[in-house]
Amino acid sequence: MPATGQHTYQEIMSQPESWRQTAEWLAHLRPQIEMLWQQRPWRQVILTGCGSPYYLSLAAAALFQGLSGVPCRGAPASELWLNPAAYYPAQGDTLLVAVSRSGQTTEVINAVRAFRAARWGAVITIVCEPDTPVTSLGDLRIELPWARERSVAQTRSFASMYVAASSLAAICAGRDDLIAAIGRLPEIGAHLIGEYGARCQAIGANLDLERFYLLGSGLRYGLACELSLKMKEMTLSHSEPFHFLEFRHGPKSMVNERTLLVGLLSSQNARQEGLVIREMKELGAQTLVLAEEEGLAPADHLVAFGSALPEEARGALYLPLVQLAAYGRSLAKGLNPDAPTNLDAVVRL
Ligand code: F1P
Repeated sequence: MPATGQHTYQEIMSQPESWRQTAEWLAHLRPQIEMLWQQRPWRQVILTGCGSPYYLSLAAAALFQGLSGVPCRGAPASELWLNPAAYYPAQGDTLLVAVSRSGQTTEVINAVRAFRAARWGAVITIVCEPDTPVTSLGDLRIELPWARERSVAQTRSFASMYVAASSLAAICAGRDDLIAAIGRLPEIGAHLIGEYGARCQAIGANLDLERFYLLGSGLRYGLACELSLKMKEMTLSHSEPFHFLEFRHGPKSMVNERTLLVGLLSSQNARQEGLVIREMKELGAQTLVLAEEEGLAPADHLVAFGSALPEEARGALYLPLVQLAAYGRSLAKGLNPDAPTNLDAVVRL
């Protein structure tokens, strides 16, 4: 293990074990989660956070609504705090899920405090650090201390908090099949890291590449946002996320031979998504495709999950290999992935 970036590396590589502990902890909390969920008919669920946890909120909201049928959305904590009228109906009955690795980010604290003061509903907190200000505001408190990190950029913590949010959604929806599937993620994730990890680091380390586009639809859009943020934070590279078919509507102008297009492919819409990848490859992009199986899209580089898990349970599998690509690029550029430029671990206003 190289000395520079050792925390990031260790955190990425150890995440399957952290997912396992997270899935087990959520199974343990199931009775409390069910009690809160059944307390009243929730009008809406809002998931919130800042930075990575905001992107987590986008992904988990898409999943939560798909599973529960209750309207769900992800919002930045700063917006809930500063523009609450845009988010809360007058009558309350909102379930707010506040996500924060540190549990100390000012906007999250302020958003949840305002929510409680206005009696808009109930609060679930998901954090990694113990005994935090955010936790103290939760009606139901989910703490994942095994996912804590020394690095600034979130990798293991993000994936573990996403596994927690996915389990939460599966429990609320009464989807025992998905709860069981989430329990299989650690074994499959560890296998994929072993099989593809070194290759993905090498892809990122290719300094002939200069621009990165991450495409994902449905819950994968939030994951694409997060992975694009990893490319920015760790590697100071031009990187942007898009919904798959949106990429045709303007952004494709940016494609050239120095572009890496990363496709977080679904099974449900693989045909349409594969056509976007094909078109960009014809325009000169290199392509990295992460998909359940091979043959769905023209891939210069392919990560095939072969998980046999239901689509809704697969989200975490998209994360570690692109995190490793960012890590490999960071080192190749002579940067320190543990300490991204201009960033602090916690933003306090
Ligand atoms: C979120 C956050 C970002 C920050 C950095 C690490 O913190 O602090 O705002 O810029 O990328 O993550 P948290 O609320 O999850 O602790």
